[in-house]
Amino acid sequence: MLRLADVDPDVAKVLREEARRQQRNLELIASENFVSEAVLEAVGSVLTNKYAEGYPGRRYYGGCEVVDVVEELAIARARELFGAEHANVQPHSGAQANMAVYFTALKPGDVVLGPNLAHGGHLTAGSPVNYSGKLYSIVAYGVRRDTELIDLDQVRDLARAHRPKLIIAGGSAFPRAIDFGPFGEIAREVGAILMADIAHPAGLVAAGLHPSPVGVADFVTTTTHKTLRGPRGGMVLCRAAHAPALDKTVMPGVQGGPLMHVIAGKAVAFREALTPEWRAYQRRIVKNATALADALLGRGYRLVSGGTDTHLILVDVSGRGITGKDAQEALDRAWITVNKNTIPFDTKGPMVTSGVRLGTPAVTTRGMAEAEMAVIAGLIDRVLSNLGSSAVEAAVRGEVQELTSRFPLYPERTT
Ligand code: DSN
Repeated sequence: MLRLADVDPDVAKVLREEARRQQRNLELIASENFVSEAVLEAVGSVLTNKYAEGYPGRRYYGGCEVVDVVEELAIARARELFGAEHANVQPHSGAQANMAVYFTALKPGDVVLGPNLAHGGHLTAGSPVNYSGKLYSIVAYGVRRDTELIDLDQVRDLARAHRPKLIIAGGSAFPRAIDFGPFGEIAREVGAILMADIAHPAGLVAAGLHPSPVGVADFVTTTTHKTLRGPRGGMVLCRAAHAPALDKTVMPGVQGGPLMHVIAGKAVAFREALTPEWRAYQRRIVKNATALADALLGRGYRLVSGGTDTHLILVDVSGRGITGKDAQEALDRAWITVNKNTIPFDTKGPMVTSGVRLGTPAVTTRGMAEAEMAVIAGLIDRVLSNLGSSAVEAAVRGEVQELTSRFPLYPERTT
């Protein structure tokens, strides 16, 4: 059998170098994680060859009897994991999961009340540069200036004033847990549909460490690759009454053939997620985030909302006289991977920003614990307190490599 290295040494080299980068660096991007070898095996499988438009038992192509089994497994496990009446595991991404809900629930021009991207929301919750902002009439809510927590009074007032057809709860940079109950009450009061986007805390939700929107929201969307630690992809959960319309919207409405190899990876990840070990892993993610937040606070950093309840921390670096962009670039040079992020009421744009977003899912997967979080806070502080010092960056690179070498990742893939 010809291996990748024989057929295409250029791409083989990229795969090896990326495995080495993942092994060497400290991965603190809150939306990233490292899947198991089992998930990688499923995603890199012969299932990539199969066209299977439709749903199990009602496909447009022949030969789907085998892949039907894997989609049924993914659906059943997703429903069990979240206690949901219905799951559609075909969305290729979180953006397409959200699109499927919009196209199921709305007509172009309808009013949507969603979180402001600059306050921790998401591109697909109505940003003017996204389809959601172009197709619908968006009203945005934000966080309070004093607490930096979602301003539920504002959500209620805007809902009463604008009578949205859809309300969205959830985002990509909220460090605190979201209580979906008040969103449900507001949606009921104004006759709106409620969609919860739990792409970030999905793993914590499944493990019972974050409030669940299932049973409160009409639709719940998520990605499968963040805290959930599955393959890159999306999913929608909903009440049974919405299931036929939702399924029709996913396919043929917004997608064609499902990625059956990725659906197999989702099934594997959901099986892993149904174990006690995985729940313990989710608890460690939160403990590590709390430890990292405390260590940064101890070093004088201001954290948006004062801390975290989840896997995610938003650090305001403006008090250090630097920008999020400066911080991301300096940390990158020191092999600490983060992303710059706007903070609420930021005066700088999204390409510069006043903050960096950190998350603990990936380092926790590697086995790091609270002691390592204190070390990581110290390394971050050294880089940011000596911005642009190549001597400090080189010294930190050495310490990062020493730390990460103690927590091996994909050892067979780095050679
Ligand atoms: N890119 C995702 C994140 O980093 O949170 C949001 O789509």
